Formats: sequence, structure tokens, C-alpha cells
Amino acid sequence: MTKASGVTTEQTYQAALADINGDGFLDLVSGGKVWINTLGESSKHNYLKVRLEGAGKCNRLAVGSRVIVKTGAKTFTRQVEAGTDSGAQNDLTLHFGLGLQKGPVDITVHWAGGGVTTRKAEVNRTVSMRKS
Ligand SMILES: [Ca+2]
Repeated sequence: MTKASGVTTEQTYQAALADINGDGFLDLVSGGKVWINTLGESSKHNYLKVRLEGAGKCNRLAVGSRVIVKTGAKTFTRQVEAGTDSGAQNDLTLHFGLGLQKGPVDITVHWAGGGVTTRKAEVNRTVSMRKS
């Protein structure tokens, strides 16, 4: 983090990201402080959030599942993770910052424990997907 970002904290190795206020832009928790990202208020950038629910051979939180989002020109990949090596926990809802990429986008979920699910979605929303 730079001073220009406005984020100041004691030196720490722990940080977690989540869209705390639900505006589609990631916020930061570190060193016992919360920073709400206010850049989204004037941004024209798009996002997509994907929330997974596992079933069967996939754990309920879908930890280990990989999500691929394809726009017309770009591919974005995220994986549901349970904690980081520094003891922090990012939001289990996956966040894709799409920049100026517009929808609809193609979503492919490779579920932990096996299986693949696909669907289309518009941008700037949260999509919930459950393993069948
Ligand atoms: Ca936010």
C-alpha cells in the first residue's frame, strides 16, 4: 500500500478483502482497521461477484472450487480459499473486477470434488450458484 491510497496502519502481514458495503468494490481490513473503497462511487468499472454453495462431494462452502469468468476479450479466474498463510480470511464470495468489460459474461465453475457448471450472467451483480 502507498500513502497515496490513504491506507495507513501499523506494519502487519494480515489483510483481508471483502465488499463490506455491497457496492461492488473490494474493501480492506488490516491491522484491526477497515477501509471502505470509495473509488467505486465515481467509477464506470464493472464487477461480478460469485457465491458458491457446494453439495455432495463438494464441501458446503465450496472451498477449492475454481470459477472462470469470460468476457468477450478477457478471462478471469478465482478460487474459493479458506484462509491465507497469514491467518486472514477473504470473503468467500468471489469478486471479479472486470474493468470496462461488459456483459453478459460466461461463468464456469469447476467444483471441488468434481463436476462443472456453466451459466451466463449480466455484470454488476452477485450470482449465487449451487452444486446440483
Ligand atoms: Ca465496497
